[in-house]
Amino acid sequence: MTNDMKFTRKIVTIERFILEHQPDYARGDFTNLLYDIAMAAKMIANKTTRAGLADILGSVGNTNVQGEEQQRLDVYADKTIYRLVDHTNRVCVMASEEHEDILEIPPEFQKGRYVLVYDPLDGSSNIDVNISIGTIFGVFKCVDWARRGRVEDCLQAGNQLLAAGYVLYGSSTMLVYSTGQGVHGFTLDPHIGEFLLSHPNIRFPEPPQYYSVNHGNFSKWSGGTQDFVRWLHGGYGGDDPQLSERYIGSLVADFHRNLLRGGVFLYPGEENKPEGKIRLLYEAAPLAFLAQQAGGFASNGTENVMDITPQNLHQRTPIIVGNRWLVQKAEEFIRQT
Ligand code: AHM
Ligand code: MG
Repeated sequence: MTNDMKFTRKIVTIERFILEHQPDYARGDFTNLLYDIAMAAKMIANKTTRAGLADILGSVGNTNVQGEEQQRLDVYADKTIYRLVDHTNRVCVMASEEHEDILEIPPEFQKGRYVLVYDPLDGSSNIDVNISIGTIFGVFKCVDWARRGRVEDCLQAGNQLLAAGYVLYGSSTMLVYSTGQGVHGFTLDPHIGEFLLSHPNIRFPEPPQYYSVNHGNFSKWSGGTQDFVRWLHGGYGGDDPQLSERYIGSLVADFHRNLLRGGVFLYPGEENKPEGKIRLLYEAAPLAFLAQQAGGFASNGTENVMDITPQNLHQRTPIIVGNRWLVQKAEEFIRQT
């Protein structure tokens, strides 16, 4: 073998990686559920890159349970994930941002052991302006095996997640996930239709570079949050980290940038919206799980996001997520006010 061949990096497909890194407790169904999600990601990516084409772009004229207008791509992404998973006997129930109630498994199919929660297309206000969007997912174990899936199976805290991840539809499509053994990123090669391992063992780097927040809401935040944001960009001198601001309004994209470059994303509570905007079950908790696996942390300002048990499917939570010490500094500022 020539030196050139010896030192060429291995090419690892997501299928191979999932198979070789499956946890002992979860051979078979769990592994196949992750394949299904990767397949859904490919199908959604295929549509998002054609979003400018007439029949995909634009609203379907419905509003979802959050009172937001559904985009065609939201609907497509939502249905694709459900239709890939509902008949596989791998899950007992699902929950999606696009549906008020749980998504039951049709009675003709056997129920499986897992629960899939997902936001099929996050950042949907960015579709029409050709900006990155994403899918977020989390996998729990069913609480009660004896019954068909119920809402109780979905209402679990992030610390019960077996796996979580996201797909970023950006200048390339990436799938980033963790089963509790580090965070690994795969980039889709659109020509061969495979996700290839591109970012093994991702950790929040030091020093961090960015903070991401919607500054337009500054006047609605608590004093502690305002002080924290001033500290982030160097408003006090001293040990301020003097970070640059980058905010795109797609949670997956903002989180991903901070994961690769170091930084913190926050969507705080506001005067008339104390819970902020981000949903606990299928947005905040999966990203908190990934952050923790990458050496970071997620807080609601006073509490680890992973420790909050949702009371309902679409509950919102304030969130600060990123390099651990930055998030802990936010908690300090918030405690002081
Ligand atoms: P969505 O689920 O309706 O797409 O909303 C969630 C999105 C997040 O991706 C993003 O972080 C946030 O909303 C941006 O909100 P804002 O426009 O208020 O800054
Ligand atoms: Mg969303």
